Amino acid sequence: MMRERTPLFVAFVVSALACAGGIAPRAAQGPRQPAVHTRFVTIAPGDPLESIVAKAARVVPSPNQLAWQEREFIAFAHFGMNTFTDREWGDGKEPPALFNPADFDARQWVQVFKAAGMKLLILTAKHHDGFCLWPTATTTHSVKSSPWKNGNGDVVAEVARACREAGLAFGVYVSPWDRHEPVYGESPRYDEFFRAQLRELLTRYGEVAEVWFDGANGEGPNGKRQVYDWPSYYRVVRELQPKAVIFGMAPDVRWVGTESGYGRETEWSVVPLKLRDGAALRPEAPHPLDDAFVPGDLTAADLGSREAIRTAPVLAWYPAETDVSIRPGWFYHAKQDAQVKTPEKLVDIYFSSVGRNGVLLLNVPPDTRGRIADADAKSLSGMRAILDRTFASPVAEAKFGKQAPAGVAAAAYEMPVPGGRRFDVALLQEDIRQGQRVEQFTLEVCAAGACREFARGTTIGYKRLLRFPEVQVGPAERDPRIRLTVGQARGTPAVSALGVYFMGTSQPQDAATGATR
Ligand code: FUL
Repeated sequence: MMRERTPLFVAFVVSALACAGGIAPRAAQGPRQPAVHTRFVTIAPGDPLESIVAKAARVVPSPNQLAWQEREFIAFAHFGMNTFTDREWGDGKEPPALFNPADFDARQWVQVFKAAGMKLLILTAKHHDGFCLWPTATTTHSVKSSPWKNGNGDVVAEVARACREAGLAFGVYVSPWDRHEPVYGESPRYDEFFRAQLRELLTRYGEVAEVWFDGANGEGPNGKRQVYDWPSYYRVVRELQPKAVIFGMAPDVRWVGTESGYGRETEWSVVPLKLRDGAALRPEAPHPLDDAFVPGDLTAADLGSREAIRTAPVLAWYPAETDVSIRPGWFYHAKQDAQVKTPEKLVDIYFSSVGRNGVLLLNVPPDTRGRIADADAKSLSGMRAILDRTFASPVAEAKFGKQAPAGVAAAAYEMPVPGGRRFDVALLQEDIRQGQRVEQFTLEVCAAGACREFARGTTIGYKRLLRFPEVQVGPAERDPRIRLTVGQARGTPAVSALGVYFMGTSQPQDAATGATR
């Protein structure tokens, strides 16, 4: 059903052909954007909504956050004492003698992850049980006291080396909550102990791209609750690994809010932050939020809408990482071998995480041999095959000029699509170096002056993927084109890419038109 277009929102049309040579689209009406980009903005009490929205549009990622976002799909490996006790949370009383992988092979892990398209691997160097996978000088509760390699092994070193050899980035999960360490709960003493562990991890193993700080915080053995000196932990990371992002209890990368693998349909990277009372923000510092950051609740359905930002004291670039395990548990359990997520489920998760402006952190836990189990490797390669089949042969793709025009409130982008083809997937990207601005968009297929909508959505951000019922372009259509119309934006939209693809499997649908879930 084609309908005549009423160009209600269209202030101008950006043609993919015109932009191929880098021609910037011309300006139309709308509020002028200040040119200054910033990592955060402060909101004064009484600021009108229009000014808050314009400020939000200027917030951009740091270079570290941008590099992290571009990795898109990354691996988590939960491996440690729990692998051998068949538990999810150890209590710290496990004898190191239990840690003894029979056939440890970090290269095999990395080979599986690389083939799946993952770009970074985060290893649980220490989980809540306190057992260290590296021969630390801070405690005897480590691989050094285990029978593995007669106490001469170093899991962190082997995994870091395997990553380096294969060109994957490397990251560490270090649990602040430590159920083994006797000084846990004696706050300054434990802070010193934890910083010493961080120093070892961040100086011995080459470049570390992500440090993962979990929020779990239980009672210490002495019954006292540990009060973590977070800013002092950040300082160690900033000094020793200046290119790393810190996840979780830190201001670089936020938890998406669930462990299901599904981000929000409307996922903003610019969100309100709470600040410690009286703490100063230092705009000129490389990490201006570190001393003032207070972890907040990230589970709300709406974190970044106009409603959510209107009462915020500070808005910052704080993007979502979507963590999920390929199995029911985070650690390997033989009894879950038949519950490994299928390739189709993993593809659905990919569309709902990477495809919703997040980075997908997929946990694939090595088994008691110290290898990735066959079932997991098979599912991952099945997922890769579906994604490659879909994205390696685009039906149509276009890149748009990097420079956003000043003063455009709504815009449309077009690209030609070949006749006689069908598609059921769309990809959209904003140039987030200029901010995240799109609040509502529609996609149409147009030919001979008539257009028909096939999908719509809200936010785009770094990447948005949509699935919808198959769209056919007739072989005899005259000048068929795909049109993306940005109906509402926080100022000037800067869409950088648009593509349509054919997946052809019966997948769940994401686009509001024809949505089935
Ligand atoms: C949680 C931990 O308690 C789990 O064991 C797991 O490591 C997960 C990724 O983070 O908070």
